Amino acid sequence: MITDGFFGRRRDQGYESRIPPGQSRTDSYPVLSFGPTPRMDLTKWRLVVRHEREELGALNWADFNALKQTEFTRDIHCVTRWTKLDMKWKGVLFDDILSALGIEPATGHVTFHGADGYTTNLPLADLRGDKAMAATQYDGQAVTADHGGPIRMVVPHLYFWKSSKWLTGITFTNVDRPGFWERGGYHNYGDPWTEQRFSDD
Ligand SMILES: Nc1nc2c(c(=O)[nH]1)N[C@H]1C(S)=C(S)[C@@H](COP(=O)(O)O)O[C@H]1N2
Ligand SMILES: [Mo]
Repeated sequence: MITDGFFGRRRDQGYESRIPPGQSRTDSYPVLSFGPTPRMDLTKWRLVVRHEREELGALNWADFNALKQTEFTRDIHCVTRWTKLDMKWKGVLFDDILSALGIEPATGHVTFHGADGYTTNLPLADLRGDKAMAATQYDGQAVTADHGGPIRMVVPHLYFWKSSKWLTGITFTNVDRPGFWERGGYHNYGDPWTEQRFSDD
């Protein structure tokens, strides 16, 4: 008989190859926010997709939850040097949000907005396919408020500051426009495997 414990141990062996340079494995799940946790009223919440200032489409909470739901399990790397393996997320893939709204992006630059005023910029190519989702569940439970609930981005292949919590907006921009931490000295792209931590890395 094959038990979960057997697979658990197998996954555990060799996990070192999944830890990027300069990172250490953690089993806890730290909270990192630049300010207080915003209170989000789901009766008023809208996810608005724009090209610069022009609104291309929007979803309310019921609309969003009616979209195709996807689960993925991914390792998450934070620039503060923790890596947490096998984080189980559920939500709507970035591509599925765009296709539900019938949006064809006119530029390759994207900024995400959080209800706390946070912004972070990413290339469109890093959001396509199964690389990124707007997640409403972590580990089978609603994402908690401190971790960005009721809805946050998850872009696991980049440092975690690229994953906006308390998601309210997606903006396609004509030029690449650095976000909150990118203006504050963090790297514009943030690849954990080449340690793109700070702007001069
Ligand atoms: N809206 C918003 N998103 C955010 C942040 C924030 O302050 N506001 N912090 C970022 C940073 S620096 C990190 S490391 C991760 C932390 O997510 P966690 O609190 O769930 O660990 O969220 C990112 N997304
Ligand atoms: Mo961070």
